Amino acid sequence: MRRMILLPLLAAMALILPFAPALAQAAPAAAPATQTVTVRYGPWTIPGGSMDRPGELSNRLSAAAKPCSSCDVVGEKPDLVYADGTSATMETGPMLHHFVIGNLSGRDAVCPLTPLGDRLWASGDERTDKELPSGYGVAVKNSDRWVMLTDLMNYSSEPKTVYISITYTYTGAGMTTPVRSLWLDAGGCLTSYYPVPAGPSVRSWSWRSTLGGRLVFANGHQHVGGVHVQATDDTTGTLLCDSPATYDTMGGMRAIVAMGTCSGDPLATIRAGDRLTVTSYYDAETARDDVMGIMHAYLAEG
Ligand SMILES: [Cu+2]
Repeated sequence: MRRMILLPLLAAMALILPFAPALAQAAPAAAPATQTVTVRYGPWTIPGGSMDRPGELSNRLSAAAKPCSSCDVVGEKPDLVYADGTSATMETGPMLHHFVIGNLSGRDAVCPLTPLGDRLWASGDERTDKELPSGYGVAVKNSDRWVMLTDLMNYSSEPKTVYISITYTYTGAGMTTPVRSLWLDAGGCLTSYYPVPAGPSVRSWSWRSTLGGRLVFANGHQHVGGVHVQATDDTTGTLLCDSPATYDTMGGMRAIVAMGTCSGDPLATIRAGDRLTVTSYYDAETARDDVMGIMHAYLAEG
């Protein structure tokens, strides 16, 4: 069962913002007017568990709502929330282990055989706020079909009912230079999971780029024990992005609360044929068989 609530926020802001002096200073160029919408996916009730054995719930939405039918998405900010809109965090039990949204009408640039199509958006509990540099966007077409994979956990003994809430910022179709998603995964193409021993470890995976263009945004994803993940263009000897994991204590446990983002116009120029490598650095307290090391980037072709 699936329910979604579209909250067309701030449609009026699109009219007001161009006249706001702060924005006029920040973006003197003709930045296209944007709109913001928050889409709720769910609800899902995660079974209760314990600190050692959290409750877990995996799901697949075969028709995940798009923020708009024909538009360019320029920003995406995910959260895990309760029905009243407040954030659901490990402080009260729930953890956003991960979600992935793929466009089944597209094909992943790096792993063309992935059953999720073109993997557009994803996050773990770090809930990374993505904001593409001005003038770039992910094109959403009327005919696109989005699918969503979710994995939620709960460290509370009580079941918890939550939604994944994603705030999208978008412009009209064709208002931005389109970007392609580049999913560089230390686990490779078959699965994102890989094992780490206790202590420091390094895992790399390389891909011969089939695309050329300007890389404009990237963010990492790791699990607890991760130190940082980076992407390099080995052909040009360029560091594309280094994304460190930031830790805090949540609900009495060590948790990743942020992963670094890289943004630039461009961060780097990539040519078709360049070898791109993602390298994931861990320093795990104990051996684990289910970690990840992903650099998710966006590239404007040409
Ligand atoms: Cu993960």
